[in-house]
Amino acid sequence: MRLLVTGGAGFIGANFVRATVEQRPDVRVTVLDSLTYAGSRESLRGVDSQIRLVEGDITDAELVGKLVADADAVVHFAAETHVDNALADPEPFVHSNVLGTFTVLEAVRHASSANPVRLHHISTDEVYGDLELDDPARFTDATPYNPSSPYSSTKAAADMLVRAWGRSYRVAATISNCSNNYGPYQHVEKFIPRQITNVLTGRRPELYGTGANVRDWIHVDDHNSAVWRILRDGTAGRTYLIGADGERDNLSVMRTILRLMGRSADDFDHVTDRVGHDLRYAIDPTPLRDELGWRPEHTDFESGLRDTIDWYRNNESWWRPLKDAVEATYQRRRR
Ligand code: NAD
Ligand code: TDX
Repeated sequence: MRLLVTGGAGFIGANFVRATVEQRPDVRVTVLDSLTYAGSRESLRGVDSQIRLVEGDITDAELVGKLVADADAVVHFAAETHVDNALADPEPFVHSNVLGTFTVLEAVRHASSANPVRLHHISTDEVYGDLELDDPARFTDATPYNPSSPYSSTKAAADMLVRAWGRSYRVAATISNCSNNYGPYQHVEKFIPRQITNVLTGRRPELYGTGANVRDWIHVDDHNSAVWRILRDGTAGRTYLIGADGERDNLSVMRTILRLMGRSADDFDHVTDRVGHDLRYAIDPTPLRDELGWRPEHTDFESGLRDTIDWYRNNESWWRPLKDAVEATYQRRRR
């Protein structure tokens, strides 16, 4: 199989490419990534000789057209992904997430007239908005879209384009909406790696508001095994929700990180809350389990978190060059 992976130098994409190279020698991987602040060749170190990395933008229709015409399947991870960045400057989110997905869809549509190209579009549970803390409901593929942030609204727009291209042009596409990922190679702007690297650099971890907000955590390898399952066995036109029953409030995640790193439970600061901060996300992954037989492997969150902390301890050269700039941006925005 010739597989094009957009955003393959980012957090989830790089883990996906690594797992694919290790586990599926019959797959020939091409990565298309514009290497924004969030993408890095370093994340593909060790597998770089086994893949082709093309540095380019997913809105470059000519380039995307050529690469898609040379592929049997496309997994589309590339996006701007950080909610705090979207609040500060939404334009790159509209560019990459909406125009970028449109460009990928057009390329798949045109290439498919000669040779069918299968598309899997990676999306997020944030398109559904948020749930109350005491609501027994979880998100399903029937939950109405209700995005809150500039980030989630651009992801929702992209999902709508994928659905429309499926129906109008018979583009053979599936969509997955996954919950919050954690694991190696995650940018230090995101919650878990930010707190781990704050401790490692002698900074105080920062919790937004009270920390009552709930996220449904999944290990990145489990997200990616689900993506492979959908790519192989999913039905074109369908949306699959990916989650691993990992609901936890931010305060308890913070306390677990502190305990695993040998700090006291109150060794962090409460800081100004995120504007419009979604309260709770929760995924019902039943169809993925029952119809496609997928199961997560990393079901022990604390053990996954311990491995992730070890990874950041052992790979300082990967994150150290990013850290000061990220923290300077956070401090500047707070003023
Ligand atoms: P990331 O920010 O770590 O990586 C994004 C990658 O996309 C980077 O390598 C970046 O260089 C590349 N990129 C961005 N704009 C591009 C453009 N215009 N052209 C080419 N490349 C571009 O993101 P991530 O956390 O790995 O997320 C990957 C995907 O998964 C995104 O679509 C995101 O919405 C989705 N997702 C993420 C999570 C999560 O918890 N991180 C959860 C659910 C869904
Ligand atoms: O320093 C922090 N302190 C804090 O309390 C940061 C960076 C975050 N938080 C809170 C905000 C959220 O409730 O932690 C939670 C997780 O924050 P993020 O890592 O920014 O993730 P989130 O906003 O939940 O979005 C993530 O999951 C869904 C990804 O960034 C998205 O790309 C994905 O779609």
